[in-house]
Amino acid sequence: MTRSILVTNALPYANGDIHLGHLVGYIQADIWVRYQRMRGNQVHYVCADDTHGTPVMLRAEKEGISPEALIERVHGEHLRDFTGFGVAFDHYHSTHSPENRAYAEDIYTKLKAADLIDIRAIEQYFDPVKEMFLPDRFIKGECPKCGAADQYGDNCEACGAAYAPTELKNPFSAVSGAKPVLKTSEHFFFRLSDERAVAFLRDWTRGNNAAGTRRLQAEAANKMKEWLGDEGENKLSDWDISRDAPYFGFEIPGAPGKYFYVWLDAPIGYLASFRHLAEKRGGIMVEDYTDAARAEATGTEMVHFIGKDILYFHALFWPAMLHFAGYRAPTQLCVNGFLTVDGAKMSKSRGTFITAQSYLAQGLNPEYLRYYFATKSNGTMEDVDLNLDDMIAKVNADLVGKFVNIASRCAGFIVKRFDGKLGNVDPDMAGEFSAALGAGVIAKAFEERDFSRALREIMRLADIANQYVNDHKPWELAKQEGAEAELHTACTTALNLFRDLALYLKPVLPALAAKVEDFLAIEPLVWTEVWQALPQGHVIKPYQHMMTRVERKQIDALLEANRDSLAAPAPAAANDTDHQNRKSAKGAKAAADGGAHSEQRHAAKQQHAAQDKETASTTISIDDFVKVDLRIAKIVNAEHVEGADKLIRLQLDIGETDEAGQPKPRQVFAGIKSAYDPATLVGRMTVMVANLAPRKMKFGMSEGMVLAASDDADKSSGIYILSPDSGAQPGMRVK
Ligand code: B3M
Ligand code: ZN
Repeated sequence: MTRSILVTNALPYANGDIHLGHLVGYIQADIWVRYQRMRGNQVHYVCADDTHGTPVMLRAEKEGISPEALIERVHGEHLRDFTGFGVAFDHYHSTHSPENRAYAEDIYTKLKAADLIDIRAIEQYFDPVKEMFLPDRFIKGECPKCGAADQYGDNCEACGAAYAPTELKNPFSAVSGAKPVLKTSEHFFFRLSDERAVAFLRDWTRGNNAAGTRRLQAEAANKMKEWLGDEGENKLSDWDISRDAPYFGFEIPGAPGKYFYVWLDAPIGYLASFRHLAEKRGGIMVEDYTDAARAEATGTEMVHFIGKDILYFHALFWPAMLHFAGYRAPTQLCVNGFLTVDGAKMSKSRGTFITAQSYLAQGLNPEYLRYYFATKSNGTMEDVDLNLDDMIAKVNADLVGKFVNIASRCAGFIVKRFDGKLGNVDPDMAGEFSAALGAGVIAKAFEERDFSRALREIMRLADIANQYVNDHKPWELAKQEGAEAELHTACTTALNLFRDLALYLKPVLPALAAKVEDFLAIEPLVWTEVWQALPQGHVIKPYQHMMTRVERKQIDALLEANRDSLAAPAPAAANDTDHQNRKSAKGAKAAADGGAHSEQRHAAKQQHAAQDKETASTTISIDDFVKVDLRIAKIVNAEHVEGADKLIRLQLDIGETDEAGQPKPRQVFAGIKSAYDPATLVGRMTVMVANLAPRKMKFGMSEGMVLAASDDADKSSGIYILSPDSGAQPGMRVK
């Protein structure tokens, strides 16, 4: 059955650059969309800039331009950056658009008719000079807990305390410097605490998408449980959806001087962008995707890719708003974690707050990053670490060393010796490869957004293809007399395997796949799991260089270009003041929330603080950690030890040599006999501690230690030695 899916990415706020932290979720969505299309499913992929609210209004004012001019410029920059990374939306819209206003008004009017809108007076800080109410982030003062000066109205960056803006000592407006005064105003609320909403959300949490994948990842479903409480409980608070003038946004119908809060119309922007696409393109039945009854009847899907910091908005307010206004609720949320770089928050002083534009300007291939992010994406909400050395190693080993290398070693012979014509495929290899392909394994991994698993499978296939080339050595066959036919078959077989690998890599590496399609002179690759050879006599083009290796010095130049020497060096503690990745945008945004669910934010913050404390007692500094010299080791020999019932004697190659330059493996006695037959260990890669003081044992010297996992509480559950991902070489440092 073909699926019809509306896919969206979170709308970036129109007040800052796209950086690598944003790109994690955009690249994941783009890969998924491309995969779905290769399968023949119909996908509409849209996004937009999120443009309303106080931060945009004030920034435009500072720059001396209108908010409209600001958001138009940023729109161009954002779209340029996404396009540069191959993130190919069908349409990139703006929340400041007529479509969005119409949808926002319609949804609001219907919620009101459903008796889900309340009006209440609230008290808030007001800037008497600027004559505006102040979001938390625009109020500063001294921390009520530790007294640190110049802290924001929601939490202290010095001590981590969370509080209400009214608790700050000596508060002042960050906009005018004036002392704020408390003032009362009427606000509009969406009654999320209504029992109908709670019941609906409980039910919604449990759904599946059309492929049977859960609507919410396990971690997101757990969050929902926490937010909704147990059956019969009601922990939700109503949501403040209005802001007073002056405000850059949409005025609420029938309420002069009152505006929709930016977070109300932001997700509605998904629908607005889609509506605009439909009008531009024609032939799309918008209501099939947006109207509850039509969507039910046609089975369309609506899938949102978002970061974990905005789950609250997308899993509670958004589905409830849609549902009670007669619109269809999302069929699936795909939530990604934050990005860290080399294990730490992105930091301006370290140069790891890397903008999308700087990466492209450096001439780095965007597909390096797409590939690396994909190898680190497993479909969960876990944070993703961009380890720069690991990225270099993976790209060079997998893409250049394993993939491109197949074609570069074989294509020349086809062109020079056989007029570019392909010959026969080796039937044994065809059989072996088909068997190795397995039915639907790669497809399932893509569907579940476990791109890491998909790529491991694909690289396993690439190993088989390389082994085939190594075994047949076309470069030697080419020199042998009478080996013409063999040479033809070997190169043809390898190129067919290459084509198949390109097919599976295509969602991740569309530009590279396009080069392959061009070089092999074939139609755009579509998904198939049946291995099929290109016809005999098919003519390919001369091989053109496809991808270059990435060098550390290019990455160093990138860090240099992003280093802000004025930024404070990042403290090692949790309170890095560089507002890292998506959080920075969110900080500004959550700030625009005038305290409506500051209660929820407060609770969440206290929980974070508690967690930080918990880990603090057992944490070590990075300096402590780097004292341990972990290395990739190849097990070159393994044998039983006479008279020892737990030990295996291992010889480990970590790239060390003796004076004569001969490999000099380390001897290590490992207590893994109960779990491993020595014969199966030989040739495997693992991880060893290389700077452990040598220990004299009854059976000889032990010069290190191999890392293995076991359950302390249940010894019978086995021992598991670690293995690196493919590509790691003996002697590489693990950190
Ligand atoms: N613009 C994300 C942020 O600024 C927010 C996403 C909106 S998605 C509808 O943190
Ligand atoms: Zn403090």
